Amino acid sequence: MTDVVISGSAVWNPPHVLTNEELVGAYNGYAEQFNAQNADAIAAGDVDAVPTSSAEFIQKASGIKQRYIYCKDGVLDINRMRPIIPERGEDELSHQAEFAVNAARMALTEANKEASDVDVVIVSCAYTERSYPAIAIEVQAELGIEGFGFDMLVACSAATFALQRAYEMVKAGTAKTVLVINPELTSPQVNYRDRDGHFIFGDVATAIIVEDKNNCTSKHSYDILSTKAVTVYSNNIRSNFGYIMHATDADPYGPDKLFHQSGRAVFKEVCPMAAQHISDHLESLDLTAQDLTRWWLHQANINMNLLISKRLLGRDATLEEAPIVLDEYANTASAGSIIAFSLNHQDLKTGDLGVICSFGAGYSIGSLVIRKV
Ligand code: CO8
Repeated sequence: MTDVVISGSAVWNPPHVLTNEELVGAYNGYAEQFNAQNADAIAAGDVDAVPTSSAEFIQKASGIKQRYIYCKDGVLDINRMRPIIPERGEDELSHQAEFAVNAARMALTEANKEASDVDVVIVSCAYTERSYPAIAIEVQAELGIEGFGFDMLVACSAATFALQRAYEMVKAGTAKTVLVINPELTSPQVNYRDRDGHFIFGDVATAIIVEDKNNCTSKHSYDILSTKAVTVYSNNIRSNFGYIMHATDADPYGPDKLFHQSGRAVFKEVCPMAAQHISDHLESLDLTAQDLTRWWLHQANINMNLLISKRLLGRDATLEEAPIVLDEYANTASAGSIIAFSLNHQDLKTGDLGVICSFGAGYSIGSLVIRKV
């Protein structure tokens, strides 16, 4: 059967940086304004005061210092608190396709491939900006790729699940080269008025080339040894935004239509699940955590990653072993583990083993065990 490799990866950063301090300044301005405007109702106990946020808490609780954002205008305006993204016409490249194309071109260069070498495009992320036509097909047209494309939504595990589909297609011989793109334009779904969640997400696009090893001419490539996925239903991370609102008359901008979560419960439930998943995956290959040179883990929270690697290694993983990109990027939904991989793999030596693992909403957990060629 065909051997399958990851032969190129890339990260495209949106143009603007939003620091914790900027975000907290705007949030606290909103909180003070709300509390002043509702002082009487708050004093009477009819309305809850909005609590203030702090940059120190954010960094300590999550490891996040800043995030990239596609459109910064509007987010820091305390009377708006959501980005201003200009609407594009149907004859223009959509925002998310533009994100995707930027990362895709970089990944193709890394893999030493032309667009004409690709026969499948998968756009896989937490949200797509429309239902159809698929963003992947728009990307395919923009890059001049023949074959087919489709979109996939698996929240935080969208990237690893798409890589698994790519692996299977190449393995089965139904595709030679698959372009997997994760254009995570998260900022429109962030509730910047919610203290518990206003700091969590950033925008980014990542892309990976998966191909038949026989065709690979890349400087850095990785055998995909095995893939593993699991999903377990949970309401602890949720967004209720969807097409059905046109019929239910629900407020399309209500808080439950944006990202919301029970962060503590997620932390408690997902860490053991992810650790067990990785351990089972390694065991199925007769490997142990000690055999891995690198762990490219999902990037939701630094304390989660420390806990998971400690459970498996019996000690704290070093930043070299389990790189963290949260400080610069924040949580970028499915792109996190791919950013960690893309920015931290070129020093590996032939034969070194690593795991790419995502965990998050669904719940969903996906992993790939790979070996440097
Ligand atoms: N500033 C100051 N203080 C705060 C703040 C704040 N912003 N927020 C909370 N506090 C206070 C609380 O009030 C609490 O105070 P007290 O102890 O007096 O009650 C104290 O700080 C501790 O609060 P928490 O218990 O809530 O804080 P934690 O230490 O648990 O940290 C986290 C909160 C960071 C949210 C943490 O629980 C966490 O990271 N959990 C894991 C979450 C996670 O991984 N979620 C995955 C989400 S991503 C995903 O699945 C993808 C979804 C699709 C993409 C969506 C794109 C928009």
